[in-house]
Amino acid sequence: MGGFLHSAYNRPAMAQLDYRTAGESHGPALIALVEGLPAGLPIDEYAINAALRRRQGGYGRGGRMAMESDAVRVLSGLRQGETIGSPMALLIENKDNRLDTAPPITRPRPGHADFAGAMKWLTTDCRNTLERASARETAARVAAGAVAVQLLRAFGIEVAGFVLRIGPVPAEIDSNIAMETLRAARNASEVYCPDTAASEQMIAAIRKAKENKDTLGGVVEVRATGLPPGLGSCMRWQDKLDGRLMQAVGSVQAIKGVEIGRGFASAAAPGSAVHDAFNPVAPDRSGPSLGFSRMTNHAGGLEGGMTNGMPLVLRAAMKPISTLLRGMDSVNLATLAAERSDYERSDICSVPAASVVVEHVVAFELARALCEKFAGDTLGEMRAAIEHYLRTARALNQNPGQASGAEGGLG
Ligand code: EPS
Repeated sequence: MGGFLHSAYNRPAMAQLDYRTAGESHGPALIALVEGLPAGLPIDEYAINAALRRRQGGYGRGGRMAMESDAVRVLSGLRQGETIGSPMALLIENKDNRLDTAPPITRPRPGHADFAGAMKWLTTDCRNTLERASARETAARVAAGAVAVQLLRAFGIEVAGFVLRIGPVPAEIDSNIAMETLRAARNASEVYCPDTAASEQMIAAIRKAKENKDTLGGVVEVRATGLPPGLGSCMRWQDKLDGRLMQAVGSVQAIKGVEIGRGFASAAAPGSAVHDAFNPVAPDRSGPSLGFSRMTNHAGGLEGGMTNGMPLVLRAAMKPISTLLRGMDSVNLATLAAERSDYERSDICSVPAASVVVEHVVAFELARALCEKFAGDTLGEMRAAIEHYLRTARALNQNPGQASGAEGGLG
């Protein structure tokens, strides 16, 4: 899924949609390099910056976010506001740029990458590891994802992330709520939770955690609508979209669980209560889902690793932040003495920020899958490909004898 297939001459194939990030938490800047975008996509830099600002916010953030004001500088890939098919380099400056003078960290925080990284890179100073493991890196992922959001939107696909739980406080969100209503309610909440009553309790829970010098985790949910069927594939395990989404989301800092649709709860129910019966009402075939709706959406929009035309529903569990003001029992790697873990300025809860990050990594995976199925050097070619696909799919049941819709004049 890295997007680099090698030919017989070991030459990388043409770029598929992909991105990389670079940058240390207290280095000069973060970078996202996005490759494989079609030419002709208008890019709104304000929209990228709005996503970055949303990631920085949310009740429960600490001192670092008050210091930074994340905004992107587009260094390449655009001409007159449109993509030209070249790699797009995005730069976000760090205001807290002091990597060379930042003190060593020798008392690892349980739960952070500190200890595992120190052992991996054979050092008693966890600084190098934490600089890259830090959730600061997610600013670059959001910038790349915000470009993907704009590509998806050009095809009528909308993605929204929000907070579903903080610590002990769950939220109730109607599964059929319209995307616009969901976004408006989320944006009105200091914890990015569309359930107003739950939001207040979540804020109270974060305040209490702060008093206790503790931290809180939670659950975020992402929904995506307007997806055509057939993104991803069941033909190679690497191409299954559920697995790819899980990898992308599971790699986000502090995420310890990912579920799609009913997820873990589906293990406890019989098949008849889990699988999504087809809606017997005559479908409206005009939209991208081709009108094949289901009575329920426990599968979360994916069957066999492919989109099925229903909205994508994905949840991720975030553990509480591992930098605790009260510290935890640790060991000084330099002396082997038992000591409390290091404390540096920290957030109490960054689940709201994680909802923004997960939204954007999901958007990138969806955009990647869209570009695979409807490949084209230009946005116009992608549009023609998707229109051909939808036209062919709509004509399928007008040719009942047809064994395969691959070609054969169905379009
Ligand atoms: C983080 C520690 C804190 C957080 C940081 C993640 O940074 P600092 O050590 O500079 O105070 O603020 O998150 C971000 C900087 C961010 O942009 O989300 C960590 O150790 O993971």
